[in-house]
Amino acid sequence: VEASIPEPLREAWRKYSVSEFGNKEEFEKELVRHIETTLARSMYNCDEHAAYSGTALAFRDRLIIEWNKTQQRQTFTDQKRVYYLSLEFLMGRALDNAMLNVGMKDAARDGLHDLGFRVEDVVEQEHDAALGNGGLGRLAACFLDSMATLNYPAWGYGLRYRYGIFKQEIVNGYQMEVPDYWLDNNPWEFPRHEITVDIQFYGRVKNYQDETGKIAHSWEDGEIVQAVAYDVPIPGYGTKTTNNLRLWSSKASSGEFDFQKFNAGDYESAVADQQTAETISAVLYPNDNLERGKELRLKQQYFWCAASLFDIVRRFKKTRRAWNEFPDQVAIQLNDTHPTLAIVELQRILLDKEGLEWDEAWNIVTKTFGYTNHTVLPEALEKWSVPLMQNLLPRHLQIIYDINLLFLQSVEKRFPQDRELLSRVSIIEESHPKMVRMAYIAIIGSHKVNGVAELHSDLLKTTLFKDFVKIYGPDRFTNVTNGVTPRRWLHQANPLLSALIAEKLGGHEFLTDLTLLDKLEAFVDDKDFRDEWAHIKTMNKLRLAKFIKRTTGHAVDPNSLFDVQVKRIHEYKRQQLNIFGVIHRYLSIKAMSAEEKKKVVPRVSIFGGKAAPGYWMAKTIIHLINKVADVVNKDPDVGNLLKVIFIEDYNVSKAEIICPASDISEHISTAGTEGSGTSNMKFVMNGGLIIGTCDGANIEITREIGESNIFLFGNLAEDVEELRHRHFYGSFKLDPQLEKVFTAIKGNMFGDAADFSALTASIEEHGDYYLVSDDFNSYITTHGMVDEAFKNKEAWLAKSITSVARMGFFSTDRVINEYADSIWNVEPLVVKD
Ligand code: BZD
Repeated sequence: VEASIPEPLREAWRKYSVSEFGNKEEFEKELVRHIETTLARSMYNCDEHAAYSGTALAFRDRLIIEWNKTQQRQTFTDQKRVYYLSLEFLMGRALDNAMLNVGMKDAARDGLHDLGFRVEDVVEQEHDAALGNGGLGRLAACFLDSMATLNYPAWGYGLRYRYGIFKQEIVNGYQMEVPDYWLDNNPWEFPRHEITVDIQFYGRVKNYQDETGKIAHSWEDGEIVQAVAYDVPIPGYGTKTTNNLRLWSSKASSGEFDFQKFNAGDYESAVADQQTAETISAVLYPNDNLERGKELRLKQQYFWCAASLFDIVRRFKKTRRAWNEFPDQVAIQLNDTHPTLAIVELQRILLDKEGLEWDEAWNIVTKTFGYTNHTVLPEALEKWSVPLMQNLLPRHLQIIYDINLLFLQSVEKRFPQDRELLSRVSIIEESHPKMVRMAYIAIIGSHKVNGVAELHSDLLKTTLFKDFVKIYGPDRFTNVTNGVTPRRWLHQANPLLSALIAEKLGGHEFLTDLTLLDKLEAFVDDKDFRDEWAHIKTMNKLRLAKFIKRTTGHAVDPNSLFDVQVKRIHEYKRQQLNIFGVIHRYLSIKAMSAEEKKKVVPRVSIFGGKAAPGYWMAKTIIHLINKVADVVNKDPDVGNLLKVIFIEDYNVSKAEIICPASDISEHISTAGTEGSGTSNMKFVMNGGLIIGTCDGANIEITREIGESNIFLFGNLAEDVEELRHRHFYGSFKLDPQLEKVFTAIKGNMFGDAADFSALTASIEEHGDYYLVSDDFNSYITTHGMVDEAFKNKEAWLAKSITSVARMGFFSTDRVINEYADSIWNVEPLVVKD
C-alpha cells in the first residue's frame, strides 16, 4: 500500500524530522527520556538493566534514523540488491557493536558515568541473540557486518525463533539443556505488523487450461499460516549505511477459516490451530552437521523461503521492470542447502503466478541464485522424503520432478548411455522411501556454487560434486575462503590490542582495511611495543581468569599457558583427542620427580562448547572432560602444573572474552572434515598461536603467517581414506601412549569406566573413523614443541606479532568483496554526507 505524504505537506515533515544525538549531553538527554518515559522508571529505581534498556533504545533510535535513510537511498538509486538467506544468524550482543560502529562509545561511556553507571556493566546486561548453532550462523552475522560496512545494498532474511540455541548447564559433569527464551524486552527489533505474507501448506494441485489453452497449475486448499516481519537494523562501521535483517515470525492467519470456527463456537480448537501456526518459528533446531528429516523443519524452511521470496518479488515488481531484468536487480545467496526451496518457489511464482514459460523462468532462476556449501560430511547432507514433500508441498514436488526430468534429459544427451551417471546425479534418490537431494537442486538451480576454504572447495570438486563438474564444467564451482569481522573480533573483543595497533599505525583504518596490519611487522623488534603486546595478553588472560573464577570457582594462574578449544562438540572436531592428550599429560606429571616437575610449563586446558541434545557420543566427551577436571584440579601432585576448565554455555559473548586470552588454541579436526573453521582466524587475529591439522582454513592461515608460526601435526586429507580402509580390513593397533590413557580410564581413574566405554570402543573396536589413534603420537609430540616454544618468551612474542600482522586476508570485508565481484555482480552504494 502506498502511503506517501503529498509534496506540499512535506516541508512540515522535514522541519520536525528526528535527528540523532551527536554528543555526550544529547545522549544523556535521550537516555533519561527513555528511562523515564519509555521504561517508566526514575532515578529512584534505575538499575543496571534499566540503564542498559535506556542506552539500547537511544542507540536504536539512531540506527533507525540511518536505516530509514539507507532504505530510501537504496530504493531511489534502484540498483542491484543482495539477499542473504540463512536459517541462522548468530548475532550475539548488539549494544557494544552499535556503539562502536556508529563511533559513539566514548560519549556513551562518559554519559553513563555522569548518571552513575559503568559502560562495561551496562553492556553485560544484554542477552545474546543466539539464533544459530555455530560457524555457519556466526559467518552470516559477520557477513551482515561487512556488507553494511562496505555499503552494499544487502538484506538478510531469517526466522525469528522464540527460542534460540539452548542454554547449556553442566550438572554432575553432564550437559543439560535449558530453553533460551530471549525475546522479552528485546529493543533491537521492529515488529512490522503491516508486513505480512500468507503461506500455504498441504492441499492439492489442480490442473486447468488457461486462456491460451495451455495447461496450467494451481495449488489449492490446505492450510494458511501468516508470516509477520520483524526488522533488525544492521549498522556498518564508520558509515551511514544501516542495512536490514528481516526475520519472519509465524502466526495463525486471521482469515475466513478460523473466523468460522470461532463463530461455530469451536473456540478451543481455533486457539489450538493458532498455537500450531506459532510453532513454526518457535525453535531453532540444535543440530549442527546432522540432518534428521523432521517435518517441522521442512515447514520452517518453506515458510521462511516463501515469505522472503514474496517480499523480494514484491519489491522488484514495484519497479515495473520486465521479468528478464530480475537477475540484474536481485542476487540471492543460499547459506547451505537450508533455503534450497527458494529456488523451487521462485520457479513456481514465475510459472503459476506470473505466467512465464518454463525456460524463460528457469533462466531467471539460475541467474539469480548462488549456493554456498559448508560441509562434506555425508550425515549433514539434506535429503527430504518424497512422501513427506508430496504431502506438505505438492506443487513444489511436481516442479522438482520437472527440473529433474529436464536436467537428466540434458545429461543423457551429452553422455548417452551412462545410466550410472544418470542415477548418481538424479535429484531423486531411488531409495525406500525415495528422497529429494537438496544439494543437487541447489547446484542445478544456481549459477555459482562455492566452498568455504580452498581444501574444502577442492574436495567438493573431486568427491561430492564430481559428476556435476563433469556436466557443467569447472566454472560453476568456486572457492571463497571464509573470514571474520575485525570490528567484533578485534576491536570490540580486544579493545586494548586494537588501541595499541591504532597507536602504532596512526589510526583505526586497519579496521576497514585489515591488510594494513602488515605494517606491524616493522615493530616486531621494538622493545616497548613488545612489552606492551605482552602486557595486553596478560591483561586479557587476567580478564578470563576472573571470569573463570566467578563462573567455576577455580583459580587459574595467568602465567600458565592457556590452551583453548571452544566450538561445537563433534567427533570430527576431535575434542576427544584433546582430552586424551590432557590425560596423557596428567599421567606424565604424576610420574615425575620433584626435579622434573620444575621444568614443566604450567598449563590451563580450557574447553567450551555445546553438544546437540541427541548426540550421545558428543555428550560423553563433555562428561569425560568434566570428570577429568574433577580429578586433575584437586590432585596435590599436580598443583598448578595442570588445570582443566570446562566453560559452561559457550556463546558469542563468552567467545569475546576467551579469544583474546589464549596462548594456544586447538583446531584439530580430522584432515578433510572441517569446511573452513573461523575461530582459528579469531584466535590468531588476537595474538594467539594455534595447534592444528592440515584442514580447512588452517592451511591458508599457514600460507599467510608462515609455517614457523603455527604448530601443524597429523595425517593429511589425502591419506585418510587409505587409513580408514586399513582400520577395517587390516589390523588395528592402538597407539601405545593412547593405550596408557585408555588403561587409566578403564581403571576408573575418572569415575565409572562404563560411562566412557562407547568412546574408547569407537576407537579400539569400531574402526577409529576420525583417526584419533593415528594422530595421537604426532599430537603429543607437537604439544611438547608448544611447551618448549612457550619457554622462550621473546621468540613466542615475535611469532604472535608476526602472525597478527599477516592476518589481513581473513577479514569478511575481503570475503564479501569476492562474493560481490565473482558471484553477485553488485556494486556498493557509497554515501556522501
Ligand atoms: O560452517 C560450519 C563448518 O563446519 C565450518 O567449517 C565453517 O567454517 C562454517 C562457516 O562456513 N558449519 C556449520 O556451522 N554448520 C551448522 O551449524 C549446521 C546447522 C544446521 C544444519 C547443518 C549444519
